Amino acid sequence: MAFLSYHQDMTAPQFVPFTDRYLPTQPPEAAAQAFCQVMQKRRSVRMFADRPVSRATIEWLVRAAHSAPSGANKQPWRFVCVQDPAIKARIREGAEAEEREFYTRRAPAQWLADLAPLGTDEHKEFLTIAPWLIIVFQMVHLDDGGQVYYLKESVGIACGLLLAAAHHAGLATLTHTPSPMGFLNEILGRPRHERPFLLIPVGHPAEHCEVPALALQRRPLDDVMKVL
Ligand code: IYR
Repeated sequence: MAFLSYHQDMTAPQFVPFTDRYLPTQPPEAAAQAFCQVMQKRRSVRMFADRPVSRATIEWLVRAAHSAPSGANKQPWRFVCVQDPAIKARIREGAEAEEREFYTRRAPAQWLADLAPLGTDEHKEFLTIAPWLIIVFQMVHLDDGGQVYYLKESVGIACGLLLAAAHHAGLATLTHTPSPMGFLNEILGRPRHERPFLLIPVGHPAEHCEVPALALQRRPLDDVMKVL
C-alpha cells in the first residue's frame, strides 16, 4: 500500500509507571516556602571571583537545565560551556563591540534611562573573569532538520532551571544578552540553526561583590498574583 492512513503513521503512545518520585521531607507548604527563601537570595552578579569551578559542577548544572520540559520533548537547546581563556577573551571583545554600539548609538533614550540605576555600560570584565561562560543556543530545527515547537518557552524554562541549579549550588550567574549575538556562532563554531539565546557567566561572586539596589525591589505579591 502506497499511503499510510493518519493513524497508522503515528507512533502508538507507550506509558510507564511514574515511580522514583521526588518526595520532600516537609509537606508542600513548608517545602515551597523553603525553596522560595533560597531563590529570593539569588542576585544577578556582574562582579565575579576568578576562583575555579569544576567541570563536573557545570555538567550537573547543564543536566538540570536539560531536564526541562519542551514542546513535544524535542529538547531544542544546546549549552556551549566555555572555560578556555582565549575563547572567553574573544567573546568579551565581540560583546563589548556590540555593547559599545548599543550604549552610544542603538539604545533609545528611555532604555538608557531604565538601565541607569543598574550602572551598566559597555565594559564586560566579567566575561573574562568568571571561570565559565555557558552560552545557551535555541535550535530553530534539530540537527537532522526535525521540527521543534514552543522554542522560546522551552529554552526559557531550561535557562530558568540552569539559574536555579547554579544558585542552589552556591554559584552566581548573570543573564547577559549582548545584542545582536550572532558573533557567538562564529567564535564558537556553531551552525546557523543554533541561535544564541542567553549568555550565562557562572562562578563565585567577587569578595566585595556589589549588586544594584534596584535589583532588590520586587512588586508586591498582590500586584503580580491574582487569585480567582
Ligand atoms: N545588554 C546590555 C544592556 C542591558 C539591557 C538590559 I534590558 C538589562 O537588564 C541590562 C543590560 C548590557 O548588558 O549592558
